[in-house]
Amino acid sequence: MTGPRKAPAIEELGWTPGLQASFEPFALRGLIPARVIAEHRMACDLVCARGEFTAEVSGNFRKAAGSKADFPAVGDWVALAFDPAARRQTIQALLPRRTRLSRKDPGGEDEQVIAANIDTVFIVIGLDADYNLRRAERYLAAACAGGAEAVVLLNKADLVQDIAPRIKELDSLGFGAKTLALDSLNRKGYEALAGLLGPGRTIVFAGSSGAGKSTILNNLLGRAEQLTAAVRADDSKGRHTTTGRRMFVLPGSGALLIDTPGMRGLELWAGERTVDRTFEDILELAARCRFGNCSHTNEASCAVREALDSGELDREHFKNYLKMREEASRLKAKMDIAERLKRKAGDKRFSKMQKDVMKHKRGGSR
Ligand SMILES: Nc1nc2c(ncn2[C@@H]2O[C@H](COP(=O)(O)OP(=O)(O)OP(=O)(O)O)[C@@H](O)[C@H]2O)c(=O)[nH]1
Ligand SMILES: [Mg+2]
Ligand SMILES: [Zn+2]
Repeated sequence: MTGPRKAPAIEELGWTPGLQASFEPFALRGLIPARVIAEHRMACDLVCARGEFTAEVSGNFRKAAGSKADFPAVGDWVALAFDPAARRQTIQALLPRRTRLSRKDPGGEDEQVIAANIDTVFIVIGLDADYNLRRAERYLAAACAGGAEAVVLLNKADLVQDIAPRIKELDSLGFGAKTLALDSLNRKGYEALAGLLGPGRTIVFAGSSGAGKSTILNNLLGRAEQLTAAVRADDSKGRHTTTGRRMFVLPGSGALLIDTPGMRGLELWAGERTVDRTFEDILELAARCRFGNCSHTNEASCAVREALDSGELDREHFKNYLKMREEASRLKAKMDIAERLKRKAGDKRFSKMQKDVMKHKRGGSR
């Protein structure tokens, strides 16, 4: 017989004395901490000291939220007004995020937070037709931009003879990320993951559909918790089997694993400066250009072009950098416009308020 699943204690979900200290102001208001373990359209599942519950944000929370990213995502810590009689618990506040994995919302211009307060991003790449170095680079940049450590899991190692060239080209990207090979059909290579799975450590799986994220999660959990499905034979594309983000506690090690639906694409959510920081090698070269604002197109004594010509700097790597930087600056332009409109609306509201006050005054003195 399988009874109801026992909810893990909040300490098992990574609650720390440091978080407890920052929670004091909320505790004084009678609120309790909870961690979001799954997202639904208008609600989320969370775990608090009282157990596992469904919750939604309060009306005031909704009013104060400026964008989608202000709403709780999987991995977030929230302040909960707990009511044992309520059908749904109420989230009053979101605690600041330590790290995040974000992208540009494919359906809009907003930031989409894929997971919050994560230690590591497992970038899962299938060694079938899924393998794509430029896509790997995007995921690495996104993990880096969100402040989390990245580890590349080259999955389906059973399908290739020699993995060494793949590992070499991933290393050459210069992110300093560990790359591990896994054969998840035969559960090979998993020993290397042990060191990354400490108690309370939060890990999010990211990658395209069919790469094997849920298969790896199931192997680690030791049970078929998540559905998996075969990829298309002709192009290795997955069938978008996992449809929501959810966190699982790994028995034994106590790590927290977040499974996610396969992503069709990942447009970076980061500023130009972050992109520059994630492409340190290019930044270092650019520092050696004669002109400080060198565009590396036609200026004299351009260290970047020289490195491209000599082969020291990979052309595809440089192209990817330019593309991500372009995305970042386009994003910045959009954000600036949005910010200006917001300010303008605020100004209007303020001048209307002033007018109302004046009217009121005039009315009063009549
Ligand atoms: N040959 C081989 N197949 C694998 C391996 N790992 C996973 N697969 C298969 O790949 C297919 C897709 O695996 P899933 O775990 O469903 O992939 P996913 O990344 O969770 O996909 P979405 O949920 O759609 O994002 C399944 O048929 C798995 O059995 C592996 O190491 N080798
Ligand atoms: Mg899946
Ligand atoms: Zn230059």
